[in-house]
Amino acid sequence: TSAQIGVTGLAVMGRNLARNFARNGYSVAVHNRTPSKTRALIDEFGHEGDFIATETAADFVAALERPRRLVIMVKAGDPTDAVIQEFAPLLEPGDMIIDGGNAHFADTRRRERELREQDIHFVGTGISGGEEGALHGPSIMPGGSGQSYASLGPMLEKIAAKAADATPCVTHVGPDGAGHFVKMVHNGIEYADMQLIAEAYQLLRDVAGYSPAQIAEIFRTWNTGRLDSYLIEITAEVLSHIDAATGKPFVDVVQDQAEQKGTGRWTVQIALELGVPVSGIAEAVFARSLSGHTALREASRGLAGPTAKPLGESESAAFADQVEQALYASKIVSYTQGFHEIAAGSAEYDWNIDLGAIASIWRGGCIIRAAFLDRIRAAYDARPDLPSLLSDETFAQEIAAAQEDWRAVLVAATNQGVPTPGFAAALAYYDALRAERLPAALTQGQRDYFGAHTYRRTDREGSFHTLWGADRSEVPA
Ligand code: NBP
Repeated sequence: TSAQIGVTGLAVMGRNLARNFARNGYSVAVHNRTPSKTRALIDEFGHEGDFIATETAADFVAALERPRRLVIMVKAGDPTDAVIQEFAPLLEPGDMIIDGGNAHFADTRRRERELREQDIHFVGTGISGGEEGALHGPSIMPGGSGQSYASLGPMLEKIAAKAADATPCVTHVGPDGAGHFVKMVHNGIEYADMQLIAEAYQLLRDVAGYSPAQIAEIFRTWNTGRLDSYLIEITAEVLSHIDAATGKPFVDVVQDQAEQKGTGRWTVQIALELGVPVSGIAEAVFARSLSGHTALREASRGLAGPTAKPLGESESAAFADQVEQALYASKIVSYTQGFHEIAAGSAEYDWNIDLGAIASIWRGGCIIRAAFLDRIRAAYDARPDLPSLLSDETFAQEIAAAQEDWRAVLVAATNQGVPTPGFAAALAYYDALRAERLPAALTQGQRDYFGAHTYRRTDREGSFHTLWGADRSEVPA
């Protein structure tokens, strides 16, 4: 017998993905560099479905039906290249290599190009949802050829998470690196979502004066409304957790230094290259890195500034409502920025990504899954060429209704010295976009002054330069 799909790399993700395929009725060949992990999988979970355990690369490849579907779930970077080099010579034209790791999309583009010469379809695939998602249904973002999706799509649809309306959370994102690009932006948005939630928490704590347990209840209430999402749900769980060793709120015994694995940073790096203002995502990445600069923080502790004084009980509830408005409005801005980056990547690399479909496949399985994504999908379905989510009438109206509270929250945060880089960056983005005139005109004047970089005028076509060092007359450039 031969397997319909193979998974190599049986750490948490690969193992659970293989089990997910098997539990859905597919025969799955499994392989790992260290064979003991393969045996452990069979010992523990072999009864769950039709597994074919293999030890050598040749056995693994031979166990697969043709055209072969070979999933790589190893550590991203060099290990992925090593595995490709090991397997590619054993494959035949038409076979598919699916890389489900967190690869950089530029690596995926390179691998896809190299393997195409051998007529092997390389399908860089973003997979979100952690180990639980891999087992019970992740959100899946495959790139690669349309031909490969015709073969893989039905299997991926089977193992993917299902949205509330039963739609599978997988779509062919676009060619070559499109899937990994979209996964990268997903993670960038995830960083922003987490940062905004963290700021809301700190405001509720320091300005409203609530305890972690009370804040958990507030998040639980928010989770029944428009903020309904996985991240809000787990925030309430984390905040209500009590540390067994000390009896204190868990959140008070954890070191306040946030770590990162790099996909948020990539999102910002690529946005800089594409010229897309993802200021909210960037602030989220910077907030994590700032938190980790312990020596710098220690050295800065004596700097002047207000200490937050909690509001009275009567004002706290009203303030919490304002924070909800600020969080929601800032969230709209983060997604606006993230979708802008996807649109820009799609244009740069000719991927023709359907933005509404991306919102749709993020509704289940992944970390940023949220009721809100239904609305984004509706916005793009209604108008696929929407210039920005903020141009959608519904979102524009919601922000209009939220903006007074959003500003009030930022005023309170500023006056009380509570850092809110995410809320502030989101509001600055919003105000900059709606501004009639930006001070960029002055920037252009400065550039022309010191570097003769020229400027364009509001009243005439063409580029101009002012002779700043002479009689300050204007000349055409
Ligand atoms: P790891 O990222 O920890 O990778 C461990 C696996 O890579 C093991 O199977 C290991 O084999 C194999 N491997 C390494 Br390391 N170097 C190798 C090499 N040179 N040749 C062959 N195999 C090699 O596993 P993971 O946490 O399951 O993640 C797998 C992928 O999924 C990663 O790219 C990750 O970024 C991505 N991802 C993870 C999550 C998550 O929540 N963990 C979520 C979404 C995506 P060995 O057993 O012989 O050492």
